[in-house]
Amino acid sequence: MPDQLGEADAALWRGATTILAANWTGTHTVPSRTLYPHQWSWDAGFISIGLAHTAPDRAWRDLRSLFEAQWPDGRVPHIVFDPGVTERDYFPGPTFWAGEGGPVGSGRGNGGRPNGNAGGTPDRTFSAPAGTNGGPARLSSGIVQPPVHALGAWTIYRRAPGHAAAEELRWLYPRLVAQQEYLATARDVGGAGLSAIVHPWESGLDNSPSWDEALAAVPVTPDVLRRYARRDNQVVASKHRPTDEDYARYLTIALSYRDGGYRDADLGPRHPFLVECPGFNALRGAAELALARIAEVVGADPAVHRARAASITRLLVDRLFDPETGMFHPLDVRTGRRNPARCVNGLLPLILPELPAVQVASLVAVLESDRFGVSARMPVPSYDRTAADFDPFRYWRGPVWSNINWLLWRGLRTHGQVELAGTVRAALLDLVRGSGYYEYFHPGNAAGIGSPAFSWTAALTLDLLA
Ligand code: 9WN
Repeated sequence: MPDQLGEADAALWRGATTILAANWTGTHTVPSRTLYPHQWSWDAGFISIGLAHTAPDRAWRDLRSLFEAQWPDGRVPHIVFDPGVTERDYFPGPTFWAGEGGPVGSGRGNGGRPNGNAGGTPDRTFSAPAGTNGGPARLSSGIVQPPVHALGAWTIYRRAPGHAAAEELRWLYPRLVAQQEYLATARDVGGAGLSAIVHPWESGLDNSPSWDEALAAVPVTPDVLRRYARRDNQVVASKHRPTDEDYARYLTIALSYRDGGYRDADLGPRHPFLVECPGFNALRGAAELALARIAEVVGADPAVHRARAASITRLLVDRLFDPETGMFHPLDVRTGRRNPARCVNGLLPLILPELPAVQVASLVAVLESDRFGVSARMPVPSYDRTAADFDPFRYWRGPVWSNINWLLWRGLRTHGQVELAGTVRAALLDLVRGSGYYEYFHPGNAAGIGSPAFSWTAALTLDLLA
């Protein structure tokens, strides 16, 4: 624990450490014991950033567990299923993602199911499934989440460098590169150099208004919700979660991708949801910069990563920035339309150090406006507070999330906005101190919502305090 912490912050530190210990399974950390009993991809990245301060060995192990489930084509699945958890404990579980063909996994014994590079996505940079060593297949979903893992790996190394940490980086580096390569090639559906997500779950901001227009155009498979039973709204109040209509579309899109063998070739004409998300792509750019630092340690070429980050930054500005709203908006690859809603993923390019001054100033102005109100004592909400459909309870349609605020805090510091960054940090810590380590928070009365004892809230609290 850092020496300078006062009594209240020391208690906050201890509370966060206890939660991360309770959510540790022996090989990985679950986001929440009650709601998310498996390993999630971008959660693992954020969690490793917190564990870097208290348990670097566990942080490395967490990332290894995830990357052991990497597919041969480089994709890192958004969920790695724990075979010790029953199918009833989370939906959609491994059976859903497998469909008729048997389990979906990265290793052997996958029941003949074609995995990552099925039917035409060439395995460009990765010649062997990661880390399976003949062990059992790692069951996984077939979609991805934002790549925050290079940032995690670099943070763990920086906090505790040394021979063993450098070995961990050497193990991870080619896998992180393969992950980026997959996103840069197979997922460049729009052809301009930005990655498209094939499902709202891939953004990590599942029911954000960012996806409303694109989702509205998805023809829902009839009866899909009668064939499958949700579990999330048995654990958390329905009004705090995505709606049934959202879920019908989520399942329809996932089934379309699954039944196409998780192939990415020719997605354009056949897949119902293809969107370039500013948050996802900004994190891809940030990952390249972290890889540049890692490359220096492992003796690889950092220049190539810096060049990729610069190119992603340029493309974000050219394709997704709207001078009228002063922020970034997702682009629907199918229609060529940018979604007009002002959502917090449209502020995340702030984490890119080479973002031009015009865009930085513009994002800061939006952050300070009534829409996001960063200078108030409350952290940034997930959606424009002044929008008619702003919903303070419903998940990514209003509530405050700590991972997003943590990213904004970093972005503001990157651009010298020290005071505003300090405001975000203080507000986030106040929130957790007052309400607990919740999954998300009511942006008015600060009440904790969703799952209590949530891992990334605990982990990022540690990083804010360190
Ligand atoms: C679907 C685990 C995940 C987060 C996502 C969050 C939520 C899952 C769900 O939980 O998504 O992936 O069942 O709602 O939206 O960001 O990674 O914490």
